[in-house]
Amino acid sequence: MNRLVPFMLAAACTALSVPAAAQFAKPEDAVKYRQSVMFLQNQHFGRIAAMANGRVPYDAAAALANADLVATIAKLPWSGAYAQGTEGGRAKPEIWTEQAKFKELSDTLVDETGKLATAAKSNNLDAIKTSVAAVGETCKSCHDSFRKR
Ligand code: ASC
Repeated sequence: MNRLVPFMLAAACTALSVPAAAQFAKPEDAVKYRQSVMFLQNQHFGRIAAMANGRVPYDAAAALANADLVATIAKLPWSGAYAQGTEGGRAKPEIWTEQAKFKELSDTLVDETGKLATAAKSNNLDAIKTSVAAVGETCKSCHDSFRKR
């Protein structure tokens, strides 16, 4: 048993140091994952944006549920779904050549969607409207720089 310990530690260290790309069986899976994330984000942000824009009546519980989902979904793809070697889909090569800018915009999204969830918790439609606009701007500025048309 004791002789196995070094091997077990080595195996554990290897598992921890596997590159993020290896979270996915193949690069296309990373592309599929981030497209799925963006699809869900569009659905749930769309529902709260519709309330903010007055296209559907404000419903505090639905706004909160959607805002919480948007904030959670916003955190999902940044640690692996854009790893080196996963180029493809509508991702522009600039994602990998301008990583600091990409990181800054993704951090801003996490930040702004967190504020949207806080606004929804406070049941304040004016704050939700302000936050929906800020999140929308954040989506747009990242897509303008990093998403292929
Ligand atoms: C969405 C969606 C985007 C953003 C953007 C906001 O629902 O698919 O790309 O919001 O349109 O400006």
